[in-house]
Amino acid sequence: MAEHKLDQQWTPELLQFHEELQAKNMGPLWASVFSSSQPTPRAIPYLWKKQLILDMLEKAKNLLQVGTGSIDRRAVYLVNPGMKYLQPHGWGGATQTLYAAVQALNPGEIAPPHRHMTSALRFIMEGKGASGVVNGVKYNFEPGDYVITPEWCWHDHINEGDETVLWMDCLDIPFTSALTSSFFEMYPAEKQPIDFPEDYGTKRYAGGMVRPISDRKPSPAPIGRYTWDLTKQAIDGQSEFEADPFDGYAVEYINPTTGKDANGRIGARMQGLPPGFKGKAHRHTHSSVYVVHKGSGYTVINGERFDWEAGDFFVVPVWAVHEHVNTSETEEAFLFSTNDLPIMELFGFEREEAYSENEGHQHIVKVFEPDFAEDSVVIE
Ligand code: GTQ
Repeated sequence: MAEHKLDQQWTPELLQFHEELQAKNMGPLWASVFSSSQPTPRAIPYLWKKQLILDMLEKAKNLLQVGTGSIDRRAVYLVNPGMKYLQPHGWGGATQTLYAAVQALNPGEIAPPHRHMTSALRFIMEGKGASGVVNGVKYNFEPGDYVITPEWCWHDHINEGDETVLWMDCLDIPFTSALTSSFFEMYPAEKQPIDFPEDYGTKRYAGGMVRPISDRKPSPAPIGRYTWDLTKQAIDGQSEFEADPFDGYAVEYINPTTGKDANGRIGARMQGLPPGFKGKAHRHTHSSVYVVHKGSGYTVINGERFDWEAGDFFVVPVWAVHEHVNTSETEEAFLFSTNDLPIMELFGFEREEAYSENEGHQHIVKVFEPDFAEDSVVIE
C-alpha cells in the first residue's frame, strides 16, 4: 500500500496554528489519521484468563444480589486495554464495536426483564438449571448453547437449579453508543409471562436442515437457542473433509428464514480445531471476541503468542494477523467467537488478506503474560 510522501514541515508556526484551530473548535485535516493507509485500531490483541474473571465475579457475588430492587445483572465486562480512554461512560468494549462480559446467575436468582435497542447474544459456558425468557419463550441453557436476544425483545434470566450458571454476553454496545441510538426499558413486573411451549423455537427446528413451512417468510428470530449437540453434529459432518486452512472446521449460526446471521448485527461462530491443527495466518477488517469452549492451544496475533484453555477470552482486533493452533495431539479444541462481520459487510468495509510470508505462519516475537488477581489462587 502506498504511503503519502510528505515534504511539508510541521513548523512551530504550523503547530501553533493547529492549537489555534483546536481552541476555535476546528481541526487540521492535513494532520489527521484520515490518510492512514490502513486501519489503525485502538483495540489491541488481549487475553483474559477464566480464573481472573471468576475471581472478579466471586467478589461481585459477595457484594451484590441480583433481582428486583437490587441489581439487574451480575456481569463483569471486558475492557480492551487500548480503549480504556472510553471509560467510564463509553462502555469501553472488547473491540471497537463489541461489548463482551461474563454473567453469573446463582440458584434462585431472577435477573428481571428488560429490553434495549442493542442486540445481545449469550454463549453458555458452564452450569445447568438456568433459562432465559425472550418475548415469552423460555429457553433452557446448557453448556455450549448459543442463545440470541435480538434488539427490543423482552428478556429475563432465571436460575431454578442448584448450580451457579455462567455465560458470555456479547452486545453491540460500543457500536450503538457511537450512533447514540440506544433505548432501554424495564418490564413492569419481576418476570415475563411464558406464552409459548418451552424451547419453542429450538424444537421447531429440531431437524436442523428443514424449516416449518410457515417460516418461508423471513422472521427476525425463528430460533432462540442453538444447541451444542446440533452445532457439534454440523462440525463433525465437515470433519471428514479438508479443514479450512485458517479456521479449521467452522460454522456460523444463521437465521434459517433469511440465511443471514442469527443475530442481525453480530456474527457468531463455533470452530473445531482437530488435534495438532496448525492454522495459517490471515487478517480481515472484522474484529472478533473468542471464548474457548473446550481444549487448549494458542493463537498468534500480530506476532504475539496467546496461550489459551477452556473459559479464557481473547480478542482479535481489526486487521490483526492471526493464526490458531491446537497443541493437543489427542483432543479437538473448540473456539466460540462473535464478530462484527454483519455490519462490516453491510457497509462495504469487509476485506480479507492471507499472510503470504514464511509459508503463511508468523514468527513469534513475544509471549503474552496474562493477568491474575493479586489474591487469586492459581489451580494447576
Ligand atoms: O443479560 O440482559 O452483560 O442487558 C449487558 C446488558 C447482559 C442482559 C449484559 C444486558 C445483559
